[in-house]
Amino acid sequence: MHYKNNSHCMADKEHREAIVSRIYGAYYSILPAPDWQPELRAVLRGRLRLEQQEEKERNPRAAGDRVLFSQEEGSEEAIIEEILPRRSFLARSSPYETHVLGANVDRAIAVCSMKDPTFRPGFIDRFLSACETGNVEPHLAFTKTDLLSAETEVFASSIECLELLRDLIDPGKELDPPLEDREYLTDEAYSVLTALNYRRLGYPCYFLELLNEESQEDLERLREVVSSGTTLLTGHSGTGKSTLFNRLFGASPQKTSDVSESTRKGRHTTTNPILMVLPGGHGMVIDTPGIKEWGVAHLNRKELLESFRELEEASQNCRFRNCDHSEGTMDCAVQEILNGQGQEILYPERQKSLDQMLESLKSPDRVRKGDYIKPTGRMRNR
Ligand SMILES: Nc1nc2c(ncn2[C@@H]2O[C@H](COP(=O)(O)OP(=O)(O)OP(=O)(O)O)[C@@H](O)[C@H]2O)c(=O)[nH]1
Ligand SMILES: [Mg+2]
Ligand SMILES: [Zn+2]
Repeated sequence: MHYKNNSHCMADKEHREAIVSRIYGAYYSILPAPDWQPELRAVLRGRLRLEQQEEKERNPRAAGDRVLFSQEEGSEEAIIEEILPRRSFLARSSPYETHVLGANVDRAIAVCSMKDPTFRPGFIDRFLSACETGNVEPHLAFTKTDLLSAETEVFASSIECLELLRDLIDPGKELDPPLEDREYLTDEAYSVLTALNYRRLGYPCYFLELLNEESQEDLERLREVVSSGTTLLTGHSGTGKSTLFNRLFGASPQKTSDVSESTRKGRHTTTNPILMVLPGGHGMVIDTPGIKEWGVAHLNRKELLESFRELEEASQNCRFRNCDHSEGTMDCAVQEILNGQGQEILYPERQKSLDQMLESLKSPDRVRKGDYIKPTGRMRNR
C-alpha cells in the first residue's frame, strides 16, 4: 500500500504519519509509516481534545484513521497532532447516532454463520446497503458450513436448488408446490439458498469451515483478497470474525470463545476494534466487536433503493432525473420492478429487508433496543 506524503508532513519534518490501530478511551495505539511498526501509545494534542469535546463527539476517531504525530525524545508516548481526512468509512446509524466501525476501509466482509448463531439475511442486506453507499466493497463470508447436515450439502449442489433460485425471482412463476410444502427445504437448506442468492447477485462469497485446518479454496481466495488494502470484518457476535482474523494471521492474536450453549448466541468476546498489518506489510485487517443490528438511518429512500443491485439497472434507466422512486410515480422503472412488471423480482428475503428498511424511514424516531452496544467511534447526528 502506498500513502501519499501529506503536505503537512513536508512542512514539518517532526510530524510523521501513522494509522490508528486501537482506541481505549483517551488512549490510542498507532502504527507509524512506512513500516507500520512499532505500535506506539498516543494521546491527542490538547487542542484536538478540546475540539473533540466541543463537537460533542460529532466525528470521533475509529480504527483505520490516518494521523500525524510527534514524539519527544526520550518519551514513550506519542502525541497526535492532526487527524487526516478520511477517504472512506463504514457506518451504521439510528436516527440519533452514527457509529463508525472503521475508517479508510477498502472493503468489508460480513462474517455470517450458517448456524449457531442463526443465519440472518436482514443483517447482510443492511450491511450491503451501507457498503454500496459508503463506497466500500462488500464481501460475504459464510462460516460454520461444517455444522450443516449432509442433506443440506446435497441440496446445495442439486439442480433443484438452482431451479428454486431462478423460480423465486421469476415474476411470472407461481411456485408449485409452494415453499412451505417442500419437506426437504428445512430452515438450514433455505439459509443456504439465501446465501447462494448473494453469489448469484455477484457479491464475492466465501464458504468456510474455519476450524478445519486443511487448506480450503475459498479461504485461499480470501487470503488473496485481503493481501492488499484495508479490510474490515463485521457481523453478529459469535459468527467467527476473530477466528477468521486469527486464521488470516496464522496466529492467535485475538481471543475467541464458544457460542453460549443455552442461547446459541455469541458472548461478545471482542470488545474493541483492532487493526493489524498482515505479515509482509501489505494488507491490513480490522477485527470488530459483534453487533446486533445494522441501522441505516443515514440513508434516504433513493439511496436505499439504489443500493439494491437488482434495482441498479432500472434506477439508471429511470426516466426521471433525481427520482426517489416513490410509490405511485408513473413510469418509474424501479417501481415497475417492485410491482413485478420487470424481468425479475427480488428474492423474498431481500424484498423483506427492503420493506423493513423503507418502513423504518417512515418512523424516524424509532431507536431499536440493543442497537448500540459499544460506545466506540460514535457520533451524534443532531
Ligand atoms: N464449527 C465451527 N465453529 C466455528 C467456525 N468459526 C468459528 N467457530 C467457533 O465459533 C465461536 C465464536 O467464534 P469467534 O471467532 O469468537 O466469534 P466472533 O465473531 O469474533 O465473536 P465476537 O467477538 O463476540 O463478536 C468459537 O468457539 C469458534 O471456535 C466454523 O467455521 N465452524
Ligand atoms: Mg471476536
Ligand atoms: Zn424512479
